[in-house]
Amino acid sequence: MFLFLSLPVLLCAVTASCSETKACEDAQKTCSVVTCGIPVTNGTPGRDGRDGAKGEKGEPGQGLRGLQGPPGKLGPQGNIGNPGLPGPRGHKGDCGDSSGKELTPASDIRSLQSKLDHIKKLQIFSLGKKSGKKLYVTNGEKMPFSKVKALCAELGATVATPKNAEENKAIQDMAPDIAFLGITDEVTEGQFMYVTGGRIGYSNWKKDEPNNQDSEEDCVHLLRDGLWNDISCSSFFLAICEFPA
Ligand SMILES: [Ca+2]
Ligand SMILES: [Ca+2]
Repeated sequence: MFLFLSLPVLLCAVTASCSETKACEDAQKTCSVVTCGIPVTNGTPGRDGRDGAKGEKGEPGQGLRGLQGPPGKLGPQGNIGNPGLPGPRGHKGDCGDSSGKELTPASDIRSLQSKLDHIKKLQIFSLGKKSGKKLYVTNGEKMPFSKVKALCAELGATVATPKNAEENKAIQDMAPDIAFLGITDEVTEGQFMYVTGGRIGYSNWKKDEPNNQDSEEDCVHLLRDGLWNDISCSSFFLAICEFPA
């Protein structure tokens, strides 16, 4: 379209480029734009200019809104909350049965007692040595006297303590090594006491013992020959515990 409209003007300019003055005047009568003077020839079109500055962002379009996507994955678990307040106090319970009614049949108790006696016999056979009303057991481990006391207490027993020659022989026979006895003079130097309380009434000291060597021998151990020696409580010797049989 632009080319078509500009064609008459172009033709007029060519016609008016003649050198004769009359011809130019004629051309001025028929053309609206005429340049008279030195004849010129049309040049080739120039190159495109540079891109202009970027315009401002336009308004959002008026198209249809898309469908909502599916829900995302679950997030990580949150921290544990603080404990709640204590609940209300419950109702008082029913009164107990004070009629003295026997809940366990006597036959069941006799059966349990029989099984218990059997277990004790097996225990004596496999682990320990019985003398009178005492049962001696060991786990074969050596440790300081404080640990021997703690171990025996944990089992509901006491450290092996011979109170006569028969018990001393029973412990000697079952002990595979030198063992602590439940006797010390920790409270008063030279005054040996049972750890369960009371001064000792029986002893079997080796010759020249107790000697409290280096002023640090407050415990007693049973030598392999059955004799006693006072020794440091922090030394390691066999743990033997004593149960009522
Ligand atoms: Ca001592
Ligand atoms: Ca000694």
